[in-house]
Amino acid sequence: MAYQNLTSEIKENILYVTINREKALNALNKDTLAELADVIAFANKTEQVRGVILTGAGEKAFVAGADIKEFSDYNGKQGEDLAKGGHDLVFNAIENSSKPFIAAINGFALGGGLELAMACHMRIASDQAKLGLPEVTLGLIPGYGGTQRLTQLVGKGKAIEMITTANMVTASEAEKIGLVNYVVPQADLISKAEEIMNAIKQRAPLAISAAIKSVVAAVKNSDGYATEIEEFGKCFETADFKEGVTAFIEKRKANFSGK
Ligand code: DAK
Repeated sequence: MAYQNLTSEIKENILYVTINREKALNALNKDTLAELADVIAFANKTEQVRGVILTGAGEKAFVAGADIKEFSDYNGKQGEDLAKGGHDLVFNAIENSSKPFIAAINGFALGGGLELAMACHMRIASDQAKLGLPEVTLGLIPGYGGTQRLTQLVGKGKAIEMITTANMVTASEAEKIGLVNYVVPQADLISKAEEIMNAIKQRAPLAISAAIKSVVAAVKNSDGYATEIEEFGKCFETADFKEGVTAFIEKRKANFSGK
């Protein structure tokens, strides 16, 4: 896959995606969003991919937001068009993916950049990272699900404080409020994400997918419990379930086929 604004490669069943607009602090322009949509769709349909690690090029920024220069003269209709594609094909597509996505936050994660990280299933931050939703400084509010996902992660009071003050939080503050799972030195960022992915890779793929779907349902306006029950039932139909329980009984390591 050749992209202009991303690099992507598969190594040992992990798809590594790096947003590669370092000079613009990896800001999300329309073309980058389109390429992200493409690579997410690829991850979803490619059996070889067991999970995705998403990061930004360089040491300064994960993503410093939507590309302010690009949308500065957009009218309402253009804004709406931008919103539609982005929501469904990027942000919701990540959250609803059956494969785990980990955001490796290597620097500023601001505005649409933090929204992108929050759409991922887990976040690991470098100790240099700063996170925030500064849209109100531009007369906007977060538009790619940030008001919802931040509230789900950190609670109403902290979300309102962060969004209305536009203040950034440090990586260690982000960890304290539950916005990121781990904070590690910059040099260890990708290896920490790999450590988590490698644990997941040993588990049953269909169960991973069912678990993600059920947890995501818990924080949506749908009945998460019903989804959990349905997905739990489906697990019983899989070869992996049979292999998992057989391996347990036979006191050996399970060899999952993803079927
Ligand atoms: N967009 C475009 N260019 C950006 C950018 C951005 N978000 N952030 C940084 N850059 C560019 C800078 O303009 C500069 O370019 P040159 O001047 O060199 O050409 C280069 O990256 C380096 O940035 P700085 O020189 O500013 O670097 P500093 O170290 O001084 O400052 C900073 C780093 C991250 C504090 C600063 O760059 C900054 O404040 N950046 C903007 C952060 C921000 O406000 N981000 C939120 C944007 S609003 C939508 C849904 C959502 C959204 C939009 C639409 N729809 C539903 C349609 C989301 C909106 C946002 O994300």
